[in-house]
Amino acid sequence: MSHKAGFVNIIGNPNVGKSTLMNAMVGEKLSIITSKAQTTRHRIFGIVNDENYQIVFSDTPGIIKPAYDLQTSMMDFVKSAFSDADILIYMVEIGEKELKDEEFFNKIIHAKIPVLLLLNKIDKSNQELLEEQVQAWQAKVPNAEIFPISALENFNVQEVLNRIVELLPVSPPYYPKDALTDKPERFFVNETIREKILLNYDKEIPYAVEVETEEFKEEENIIRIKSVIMVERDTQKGIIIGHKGAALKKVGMQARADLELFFDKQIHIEIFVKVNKDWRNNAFQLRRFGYNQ
Ligand code: GDP
Ligand code: K
Ligand code: MG
Repeated sequence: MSHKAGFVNIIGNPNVGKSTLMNAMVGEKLSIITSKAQTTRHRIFGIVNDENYQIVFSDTPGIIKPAYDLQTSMMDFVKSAFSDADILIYMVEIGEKELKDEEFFNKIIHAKIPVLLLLNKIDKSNQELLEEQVQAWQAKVPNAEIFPISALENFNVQEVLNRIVELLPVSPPYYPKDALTDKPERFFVNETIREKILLNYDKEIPYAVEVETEEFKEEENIIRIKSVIMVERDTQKGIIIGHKGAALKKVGMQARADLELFFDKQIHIEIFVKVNKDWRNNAFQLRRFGYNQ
C-alpha cells in the first residue's frame, strides 16, 4: 500500500473546540484549552503517524477582527492555514448561528479541496436540534461533508479520522514518523504557563501577557526551567504576583503539575515577571515571540 500524507487545517470561530479536537486526534495536550477566546495564538502542528499515513493537523487561533498587531499576526496564521491545506476542517458548534467573517467564510465555501464541517459539542444538544442544525449547515456550506461530533467526549472523532485517511493524498511523510509537533519544548512550557494565567486572572490580564522560557535544562532525573511572564504595565505586574506572591505561586504550582505530566519527568520551575511596554503592538517584540511569519 502506498503511503499517504497531508495537511489538515482546523479553522473556525473562537471557542468552538478546535484545540480540544486536535488534542483528541493526537492523544496529547499539545494545545492549551480554556473557555476564553484567544487562548490559542499560534498555528500549532499536531502529527498523527501510522505505518501507512501521516496526518499533520494545524490548530489555529479563532477567527476575529484584529484590534492590535498581535491579533493581526494571529489572523495571518489562519490565512496561512488556508493556503497549504490538503483538507480543511471547518469547526462550528451547536447553537452557533452566523459566521462572523465573510472573507474567511467565502474561502470555505469556494474551497477547491475537501471540507469537513464538524458540528461540535453535540453532547449539549438533543436529536431534534441536531438534525435541524445539520440541515442548516448543509444549506450554508454545500461543499462540505458534515460530521456531528463531541471533541470533549471523543464522540465520532474516530469516524472523522477514518474519513481524513480516505481523503489524504498519496505522499511520502512530511516529518519524521516519530514527530508529534513542530514546536520546541520551550513552546509548551510557555503555553502551559499562559493557560494557568488565562484560568487564574480576569479581564485584560491574560491578553496583556506573553511568556518566554529562558532556560530549559534537561538532566537525568529533572528538568530545570526558568520562565518570564511579560506584561504591558507595572500595575499588571503587581496583579500577576499578587499579595505576598501568592497568585504567582499558584500559577507556578499548577504549571509544574501539568509539565510533569507532559514531559513525564520531575520539574523545577522558577517564574519571573517583567514589564515589556506595549509588546502587543511592537513588531520587534512580536517577531521575537514568534508571531510574525
Ligand atoms: P477553541 O478556542 O476553538 O480552540 O476551543 P477550545 O478547544 O479551547 O474549547 C473551548 C471550550 O469549549 C473549552 O471550555 C472546552 O472544554 C469546551 N469544549 C470543547 N469541545 C467540547 C465538546 O465537544 N463539548 C462540550 N460540552 N464542550 C466542549
Ligand atoms: K478557547
Ligand atoms: Mg484553541
